[in-house]
Parts: sequence; structure tokens; C-alpha cells
Amino acid sequence: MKNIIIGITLIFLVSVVGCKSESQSIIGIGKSFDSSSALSGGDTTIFDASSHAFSIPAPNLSTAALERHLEGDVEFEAVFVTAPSEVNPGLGPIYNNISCVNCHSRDGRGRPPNVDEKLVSLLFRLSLPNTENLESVKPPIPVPGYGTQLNNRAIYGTQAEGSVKIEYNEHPLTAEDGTRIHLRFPNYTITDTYKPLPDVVEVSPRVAPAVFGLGLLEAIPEKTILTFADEGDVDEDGISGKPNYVWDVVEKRYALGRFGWKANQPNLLQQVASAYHDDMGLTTSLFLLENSFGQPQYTQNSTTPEVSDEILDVVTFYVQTLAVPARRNVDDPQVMHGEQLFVQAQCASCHIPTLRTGLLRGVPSVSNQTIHPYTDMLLHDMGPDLADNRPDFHASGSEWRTPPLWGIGLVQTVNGHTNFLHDGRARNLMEAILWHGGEAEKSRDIILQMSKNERDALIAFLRSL
Ligand code: HEC
Ligand code: HEC
Ligand SMILES: [Ca+2]
Ligand SMILES: [Ca+2]
Ligand SMILES: [Ca+2]
Repeated sequence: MKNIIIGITLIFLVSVVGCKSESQSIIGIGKSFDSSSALSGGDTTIFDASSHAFSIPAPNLSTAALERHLEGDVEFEAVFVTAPSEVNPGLGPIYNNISCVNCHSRDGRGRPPNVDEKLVSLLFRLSLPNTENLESVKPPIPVPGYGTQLNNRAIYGTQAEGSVKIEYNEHPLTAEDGTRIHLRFPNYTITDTYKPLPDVVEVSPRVAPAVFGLGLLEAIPEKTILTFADEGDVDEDGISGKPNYVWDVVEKRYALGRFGWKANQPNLLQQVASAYHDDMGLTTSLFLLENSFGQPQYTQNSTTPEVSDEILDVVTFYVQTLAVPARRNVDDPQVMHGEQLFVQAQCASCHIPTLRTGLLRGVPSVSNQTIHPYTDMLLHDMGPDLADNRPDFHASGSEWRTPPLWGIGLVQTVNGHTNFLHDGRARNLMEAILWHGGEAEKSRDIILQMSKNERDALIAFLRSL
């Protein structure tokens, strides 16, 4: 079915006259690639294109490090239950899911629910508008009675906060030749609330991203990332790119944001502790108060963290040291053509192909690696259609962090779907591209002007990642 949709889209899009020769002239003919371009994760790369491709420990871990990684693996899969219990107590009382892996299935990505399914790996962030002072950058303001995330599940005898109804409307996008392509626009309605929500609540849908290769992204030197920033678009290519600065709860200062769809977390330790706290209702030394604090669901009779520092550390180490799958078919002429088109359509201006990591303390295997993540780790204005209209520290309501594209061609194999973008609205790679607006509108338009062969080549390249 998905293939049919892609097929139809491409046939409809075929050829807008005039632009082809110009675009082809930019292509460097006979450019050859050295085989290292297949090593997406440097020395952490593994050669496995199976459904386990995202779940393999980095091959360059020491014996002791591998042991720690495997301990983390167990905790990543641990199912939490209502206290008291011998194993893994402390779930909730309100939460979104009962284990990390339930959302990050096979260490891969989640998707929005199909009709008749419950919410599993898509969650909704909430906040009140910052009406006090539009200039000041603040953490999202909690909604009274709800906090900053809708917890749609609760332990027995406790009320969940609510649920969400998702409807899609197909909207045509008109190509330059008058052809119409349908994208599905999601519409989210919060339902079954346990108490009325204020009139104006900002809502941000976010699907669980894949969790491999993240230690490498954490090891990219801050100054490398900042060299890509061009907030005032001084070089006038229409692309700005801006760093997010977010609250680091350990260091007690603002720090460069790296993780999450809006780069709203500064490092993996805090990202993991937030996941326990926000998504599972589990306290850690970083977040000692339950996510339900101040609400009727709140019950807490101990300030001992429900998840120990030891577990927090091994789970953090686990997501720091999952291998990156190698590219496939790197020498295929169609894939090579697609790679050239990727650069030519300015995709590579945000999805930066090659970076060098610095030193990540305690994780030598991800340090000093040449990697191919296809991200600049910066925020970009992606236009009103992708906007959630919920600012997150410096990220505006229409800004998102460029997601890495490594492994994207294996999502179908690992996770059995091809839903992309922050809320999984895109049903395939071409739809994901056609949603690009704002700073990426020019790229999107170049794609709309391509021939079918060129678009096929671009997709073949993305599938090789
Ligand atoms: C309810 C589903 C859910 C659960 C449970 C969950 N996550 Fe996530 N995870 C998400 C979503 C959604 C995001 C993106 C959050 C954002 O954009 O702010 C995310 C982001 C992440 C990231 C950052 C990925 C990136 O590329 O920026 C990491 C790492 C992560 N989660 C690890 C974990 C760990 C470890 C656990 C268990 C302790 C966990 N998650 C539990 C849904 C979940
Ligand atoms: C201005 C920066 C920018 C440019 C240029 C750009 N992208 Fe993106 N891309 C993004 C951002 C930001 C997102 C995430 C948007 C979202 O989730 O709402 C994204 C998402 C994607 C995704 C989905 C990734 C995922 O994990 O779901 C794909 C595939 C993609 N881009 C491919 C491309 C291709 C191909 C081009 C060139 C035609 C391109 N991008 C140009 C910034 C850019
Ligand atoms: Ca708890
Ligand atoms: Ca909540
Ligand atoms: Ca620029």
C-alpha cells in the first residue's frame, strides 16, 4: 500500500520543465566515494541490515564497557509496576508507558496509533502560553493539574490525565505542473480530561525517535555545532540554524540543547532521567519529585529515588553506546546520483553529512570518530504547517532540530512502518520531504521540480542510509 502511494505521488509529480539541465550542471561527474562513507558511525559502525540493526552494541567497546552496556540493555527493557513490588516498583501513579523499549521499539522509532489503537509511542507535551514577557526565554510553563506532559495512563485506582483523539485530513499540495499530491494533516483533540483544561493550552505531539548513535551526537564539540549556526542568515542562502539553550539540572545553568525534537535536553543523562520522570512516573536523583506533584494523583511517601543512580548511569551508557548501522549500496549508480541531488537540493545544508566527534568523558568508543549523521544539531524554522506553536526554551513554535538521517532506510525493516517527522504524520520518505517548509521551502520546491528519475534516485539514496 505504501509503495503504491509513493508510486502515484511520483507519477503525478513528473517533470516540471526547465530546471533539469541547470540542476544537472552542478553535479560533479564521476565523483568517487571512498568506502569510509559507508561507516556512518565511524568505529562504532556495525554491518547488519536486519530487524536488529539498531540494537547492537558498538563493536569497539572494551569487555568491561560491553558488560555495562548489556546491564543497561536489561534496564532499558525493564517493565515497571505499581509499588510495592520486589522488582521494578514505582510506576506512575500517572505515566505514558511502562518501559523504555515499549516506546523505542527495537531501539528504533515509534509511530502514531492507527485507528482503534491506543497511544503507545506518541506523547503530548503541554504548556501555558508565555504571556508575561515574549522576549524572555523560559522553560515551558506547566499547566495547572497537568504539568508539561499529558499522562494518558494511570495505575489502578488513579485517574489518568486524559487522552487524545487524532484525525487526519488529506490536503492536496499543488506542484508546479498543477499536479496535486495529498499529505495528511493531523488534528489533535485532547479528550477524557480528569479536570477541565484552561482555554489556551499549547500542545506538542512527539513520537519516540530511535536511540542508537546518540553518544556520538553527544560527543560532537559544541564549537563545531555553533559554526553551523547562522541566525541572521549572513550568507543569504535562506537557511539560518540556531542553537537551543536549555536548563541543565545537574550543572544548574543553561547549556546547549542536543536531544529531543526541539533540542530541549542538554545531554543523555538528563534525557534519560526525564524519560523516567515524565514518561513513566519514576523519580531519580535528578528529578526527586513525582511528575504528579501538586495534583490529586500525587502520592509519594519517600524521597529515595525510585530509580537508582547506578541504573540511571547504565541506561545512559546503553544509549550512548548503541552501534550505528553501516550504509548499504553505496556504490550503486542510482544511490550515488541521489547523493548528488541531496547536496544540490540543499538538503545537506541542514542534514550535514560528515562530522568529527570530540571527547566524551567515560565513553572512549564514541570519542574522536568521523561520522555521517546528516544533522547540524540546530533548530530551523520549518514553516507553519509543521509548527506545533509551543515554544521550548529558545525553540519557537515552528522550529525543530534537524534529525539525523543515519539508519533511516532501515526503519521499515526494524519497526515495520515508514512514519516520519516529529509526530509521524509522513507516511513515507517522500511525504516527509514534501512537508519541509520555512527555511527548507526552497529544497522542497527543488524536489517538486525534479524528474521522476531524480526523485527515485534521491529516495534510493535515503534508503541507503
Ligand atoms: C511514552 C513513550 C516513551 C517512553 C516510555 C520513553 N521514551 Fe524516550 N522518547 C520519547 C519521545 C516522544 C522522545 C522525544 C522527546 C522530545 O522531543 O522532547 C524521546 C526521546 C528520547 C531520547 C532522545 C533521542 C534523540 O534523538 O534526541 C532518548 C535518549 C530516550 N528517549 C531514551 C529513553 C529511555 C532511556 C527511556 C526509559 C527510561 C525512554 N526513553 C522512555 C518517548 C518515550
Ligand atoms: C532548513 C533545514 C533543512 C533542510 C534544508 C532540509 N531538512 Fe530535512 N528536516 C529538517 C528538520 C528540522 C526536520 C524535522 C521536522 C519535523 O519533524 O517536523 C527534517 C526532517 C527530515 C526527514 C524525516 C526525518 C525523521 O527522522 O523523521 C527527512 C527524511 C528529511 N528531513 C530529508 C530531507 C531532504 C531529502 C532534504 C532536501 C530535499 C531536506 N531534508 C532538507 C531540516 C531540514
Ligand atoms: Ca513513581
Ligand atoms: Ca502530566
Ligand atoms: Ca545561511
